[in-house]
Amino acid sequence: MNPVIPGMHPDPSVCRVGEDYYLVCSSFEYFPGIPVFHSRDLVHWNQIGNALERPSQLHLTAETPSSAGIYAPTLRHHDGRFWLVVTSVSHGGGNMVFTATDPAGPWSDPVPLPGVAGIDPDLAWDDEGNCWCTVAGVQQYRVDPATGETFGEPRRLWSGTPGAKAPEAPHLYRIGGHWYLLIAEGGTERGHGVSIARAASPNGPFEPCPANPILSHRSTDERVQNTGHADLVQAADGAWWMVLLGVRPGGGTPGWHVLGRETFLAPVTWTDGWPVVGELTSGEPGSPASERDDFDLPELRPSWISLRDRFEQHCTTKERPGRLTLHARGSGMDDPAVVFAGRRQQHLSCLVRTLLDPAEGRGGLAVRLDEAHHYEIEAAYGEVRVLARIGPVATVVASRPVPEGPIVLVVRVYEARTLLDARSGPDTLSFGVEEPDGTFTSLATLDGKYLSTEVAGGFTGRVIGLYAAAGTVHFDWFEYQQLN
Ligand code: 6LW
Repeated sequence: MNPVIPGMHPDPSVCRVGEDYYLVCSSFEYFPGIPVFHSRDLVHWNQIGNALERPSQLHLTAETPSSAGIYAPTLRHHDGRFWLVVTSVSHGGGNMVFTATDPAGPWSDPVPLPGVAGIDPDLAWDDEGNCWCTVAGVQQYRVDPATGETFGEPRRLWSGTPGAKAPEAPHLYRIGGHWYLLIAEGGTERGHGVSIARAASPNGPFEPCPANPILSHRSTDERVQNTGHADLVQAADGAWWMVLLGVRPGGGTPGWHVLGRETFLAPVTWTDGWPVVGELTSGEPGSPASERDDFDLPELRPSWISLRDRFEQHCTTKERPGRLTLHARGSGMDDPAVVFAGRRQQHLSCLVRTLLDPAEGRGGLAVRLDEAHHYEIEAAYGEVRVLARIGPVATVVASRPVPEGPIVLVVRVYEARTLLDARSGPDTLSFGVEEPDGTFTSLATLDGKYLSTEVAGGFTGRVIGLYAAAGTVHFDWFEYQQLN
């Protein structure tokens, strides 16, 4: 069932070692960066870590805007090591290489590639031992990935289909007697697609596939849209597969997607030496996902992500074992420095609950697209409020006095299955509290379209999590449940 990795997991890159597959995605302003997944069947993926988990590997500050940070990795296995090349679009960024012997980590500190200009770097090695770094545009450099040195001038390889914008996300492969150059083009929105060209040498000249784009859902009524930014992998049984990003827009027109760009899988066959992409079956993963965290481990699980950094003095499970303690820095979800720990919203309908103790501060449960697009419910001693920020407008939507003491805050997200009119949003979000007898009291229900990529802009999707806006807040547990 697709998406194979739901929620904000764009720009997938995959490699196989024996029977094991590994996959990485972009992570933007979130820390730790570059989630790493493992699978034995390409369908079920388990997150085994994050490649960039130390400040020496990923240094993002309050000046790093949302949808900046870390873009479009390539993951390869070569010479007994895993190689990861990424672009940081933040200050002092650029392209850089990380290596590991175990993809679960630890990964090395970065080796910068100062001579390589352009996003979406790829690494490929030829039989003479040359390493080729190919970037959007499409341009190619000969590099030494161990030292970061670049040799000679960049070479222009291909600019994709004439008239199509943004030839990017290149991946270069030697398959049989040819070198194949796979790219995305048309932009990462509704026009997105995948095209391919081939040559006898890694440096071209490249001949485009007559059937390009080999994959695109542009101007179709397919459930999954924006398909592109792909990577190819040959399975242990010899079959070929493609991982790619796609979105699931909902609501009326023009359609809003809220989970970000997700990772999909499609079968690939070969005809006349060209790949033919099979059907992208869709539907949410069968067994409803449900996760509860009691914060009883010294470290947060790898699916927890924070904004720009995570320091133990602000965010820790060690201060009170069995609790996540957040010490506020920044005034709330509008503040790029806010102390936040969350997980990607991965399902179109879901229920999220948390038990917190606001005795020493103020904080709560937020659904975040970026600093300027978020809804949250927060508790301070004696009061609960629902807040909404949509672009430049911020407001308190509802408030209610509550008894002193720990409180369960709840958000219920429901995919809109019937549309009221052409403008109907993709989902609704109800924020409320759980009463001592377990019943839910809603304080406010809000239209989800304002927390969509089409409204907020950028490359990310929703993240749901916990934050402190003042003082210290202790969270006893956090529960995320897919709703059908
Ligand atoms: C990425 C580009 C893209 O660098 O989006 O979908 C950009 N493609 O290739 C950010 O993820």
